[in-house]
Amino acid sequence: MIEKTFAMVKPDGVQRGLVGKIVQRFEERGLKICGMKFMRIPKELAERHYEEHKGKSFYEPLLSYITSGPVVCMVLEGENAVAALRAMMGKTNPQDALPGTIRADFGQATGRNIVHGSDSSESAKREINLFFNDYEIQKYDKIDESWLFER
Ligand code: D4T
Repeated sequence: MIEKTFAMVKPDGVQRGLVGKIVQRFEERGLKICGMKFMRIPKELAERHYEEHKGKSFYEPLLSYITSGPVVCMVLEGENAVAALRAMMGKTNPQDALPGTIRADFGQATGRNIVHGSDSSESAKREINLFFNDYEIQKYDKIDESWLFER
C-alpha cells in the first residue's frame, strides 16, 4: 500500500550536520519527498505533537529538546512508508537500535535520538496535518517510479 508518513530531523541532527545524510537515506530507499521544511517548532505545536506523553517524566525535557533549535520536517511517500521509516530509524533508544539504522549509526541517547517518524498510519495523518498545509504537500510523478515498483 502506498502511503505517506511524517519524518523529522530533530535539533541534534541539524546541529550535528546530519540532515544531508539522513535525507540521502530516504531518497536512496526510494521514498518520495512530498513536503519538506526547515522550521523552529513553537512550544504549542510541540505540546500538541507530543500530547500522548503529557505527564510523563521525560515530557518537559522532550519539549525543551524539540524546541531547542531548528528541525527539518518531511512528508515521505512509499510502499508501507510508515513501517519502512520506523525500520530505518531503529528503536527509540539508540542503544537498542540495530546497526544500520539511523539511531544506531548516529546516536547514543534516547533524549537525543536524531529523528522522528510516525508510529502508525493514524499518527502519520495527524502529524502531517499538524505540521503541513495542503499547499506544502506536492503531488508529482517521479522518474524512478516504474523502476521502484512492479506495476
Ligand atoms: P519519536 O516520537 O520521537 O519518533 O520517538 P518514538 O516514537 O521512537 O518514541 P516515543 O514516542 O515512545 O517517545 C517520544 C520521544 O520521547 C523521548 N523519550 C522517550 C525519552 O526521552 N525518554 C523515554 O523514556 C522515552 C520512552 C524520545 C522520543
